[in-house]
Amino acid sequence: MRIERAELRVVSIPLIHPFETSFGRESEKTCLLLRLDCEGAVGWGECVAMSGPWYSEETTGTARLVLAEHILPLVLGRDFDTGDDVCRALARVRGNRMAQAALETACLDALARSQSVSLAQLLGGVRTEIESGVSIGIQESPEALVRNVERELSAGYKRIKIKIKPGADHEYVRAVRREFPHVPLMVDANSAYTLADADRLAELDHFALMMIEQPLAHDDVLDHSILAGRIKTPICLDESVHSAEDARKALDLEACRVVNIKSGRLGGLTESVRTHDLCLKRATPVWCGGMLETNIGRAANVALSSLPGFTLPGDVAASARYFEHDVALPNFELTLGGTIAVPEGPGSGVEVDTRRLDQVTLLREEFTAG
Ligand code: OSB
Ligand code: MG
Repeated sequence: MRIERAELRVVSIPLIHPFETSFGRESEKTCLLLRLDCEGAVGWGECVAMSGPWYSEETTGTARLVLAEHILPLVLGRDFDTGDDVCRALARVRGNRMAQAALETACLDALARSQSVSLAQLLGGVRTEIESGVSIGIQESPEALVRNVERELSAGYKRIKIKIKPGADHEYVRAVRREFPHVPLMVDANSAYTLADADRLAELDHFALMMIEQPLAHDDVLDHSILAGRIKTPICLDESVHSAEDARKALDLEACRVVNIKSGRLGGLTESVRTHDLCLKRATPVWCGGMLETNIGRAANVALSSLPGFTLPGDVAASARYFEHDVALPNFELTLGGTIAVPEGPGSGVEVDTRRLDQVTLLREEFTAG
């Protein structure tokens, strides 16, 4: 399957609820969307880099530049039959994993469509539905958080993740636990603490949390392994795992007992599957993280979550939590059982709504081979 043409768009879509983490607050989703035309098959990929370098080094701007000047010239006019082929073509590219992932995901979507299989099937998925959890941003008060949790539980979500930071941690977690003693609950610090906070983090052990996600620095594994010896709550790594090799080293160091898999952070779906396979072999549960994706990225997350090692509910929630009008349809909906159905049709299972896409596009560029 030859990549004949690429179209890159910068889009900005208002979020229904602003999302606050320890690194800042987002009211709009700004991202890059990539369309590939491959001998009659079309594939889409979403680049999850944020508007600024807050979650990772990459931004919408750096990803646009790297795709336009370095990645697309490596692949335009070339033939691909598997995700491994795409990885080989990009082997010279260091870092810039979210940009790489957008390209690879679009290739796999086009490949799946050309073979009339679902993206989930192409990746080796086995589930027809995935368990869905929610990630709730930092709220203005513990009471506001409790109201939020209540709403999500009555919508049917089975697992709640709350964002924490120093000054917005114990009080918030305690308030939620008091109201909901048995709900599967976890916290995500997005690197807001250091080892000096170990005693304070150990106090979270009283709240029977499923795990604490990325308490320490975004580029650390060693301190996480030291912290793991000082707290009982299992540690899950997000920011500091960029490859299956990183996951292996983290597990060897006992820096975590759970891994959050995000295809953008790992450079694509193929590396995500490799990371999943490694964790499965080492009896380490994984779950699929989220980056407030549009339905294009959400569809890829749903497909990935259908693999057998995704045994914990992820941050892949229904579309209605994020945008009034998404750029691709149909929306993902929560079933009565708190799950999301894995699309069975060819490719990712969503189709881009071109009129809506045009409304939210800030910039559009086209690339062809040669
Ligand atoms: O750390 O998991 C994270 C969103 C943006 C950046 C980082 C993270 C998140 C989320 C949101 O937690 C998950 C979602 O898409 O709902
Ligand atoms: Mg996280």
